[in-house]
Amino acid sequence: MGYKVVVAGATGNVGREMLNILAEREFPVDEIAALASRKSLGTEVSFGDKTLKTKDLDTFDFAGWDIALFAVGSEATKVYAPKAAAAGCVVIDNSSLYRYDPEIPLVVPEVNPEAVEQYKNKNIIANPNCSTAQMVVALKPLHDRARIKRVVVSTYQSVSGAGKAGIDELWDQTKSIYNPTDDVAPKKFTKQIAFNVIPHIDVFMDSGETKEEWKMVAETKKILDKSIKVTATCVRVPVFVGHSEAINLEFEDFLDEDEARDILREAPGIMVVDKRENGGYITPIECVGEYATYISRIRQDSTIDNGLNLWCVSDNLRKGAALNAVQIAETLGNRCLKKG
Ligand code: 2RA
Repeated sequence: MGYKVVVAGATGNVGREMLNILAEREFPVDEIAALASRKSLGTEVSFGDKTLKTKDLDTFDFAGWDIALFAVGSEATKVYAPKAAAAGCVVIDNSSLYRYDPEIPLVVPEVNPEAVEQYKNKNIIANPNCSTAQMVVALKPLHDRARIKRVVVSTYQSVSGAGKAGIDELWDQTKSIYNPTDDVAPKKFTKQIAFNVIPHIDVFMDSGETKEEWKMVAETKKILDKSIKVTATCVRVPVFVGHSEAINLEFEDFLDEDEARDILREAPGIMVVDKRENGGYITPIECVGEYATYISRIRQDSTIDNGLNLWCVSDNLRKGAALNAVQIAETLGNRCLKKG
């Protein structure tokens, strides 16, 4: 006995990864439906060794379905998630639409698994922003040991965070630089991402932060601990997949770097790659397709009493989105959602 599972947004990068990961982890699926917008109707997507033809999200009847993983963006989520929830299907939504609703749990299973039990409020669970998910996985075991007071994080976010358009832009710009052809007018873009970095993700807010930076602050407080002070600088880098983060921590109590390394080595979802030698650290290219949140460059920050620096890398399409959503479904099943 398993669940009847829907993946909405099945033709997008995250939707495809949701299907891949449901199959890889052998999530107990009795029946699966892949949904897409009308323009992608009938597109074939893989589910393990099976091929699914996408159905129309607009006309789909969610009645009788148990769990719906949504990766359709906030606009479409606003229309279809309430329909699915009202039909009795538990929605796990990857958009930012519901993350800040106090009645809707925002969950990273390695950090706050118990929060899934609040799904009953609106039959919806929110998946965090990709840059938040990997960071709170790294922070949780250290916070439990030495209480984090402040986080200063700089991110190096891959272009796949901006979807297919982000990937295409890097690819096209790189080609046009390496192989300029007269008949292809360079596309107009605000800033070049190829061989460059851009300190701007999402929109600017009155505070001078970008919305991406604000999300990291708000979501860390909701998922882990509202007393933690967080300040972020989120930067787009010319990498296709894999977000990296340089994280500086200040604790209430002193935490030795070796003890921190041992704690992280034992923590769920984490792989420590940390040797003070050439290649003794993780880079984004090496995290692609993996489940782990990788931690390297663990070292004391001697400029403050109880400081620590670390480097955190993870596949933003997996732990940053699709894997976390499937893990929420697993946690839901293990804790409170009866099969069949
Ligand atoms: C980005 N975190 O990287 C945002 C949305 N996925 O663009």
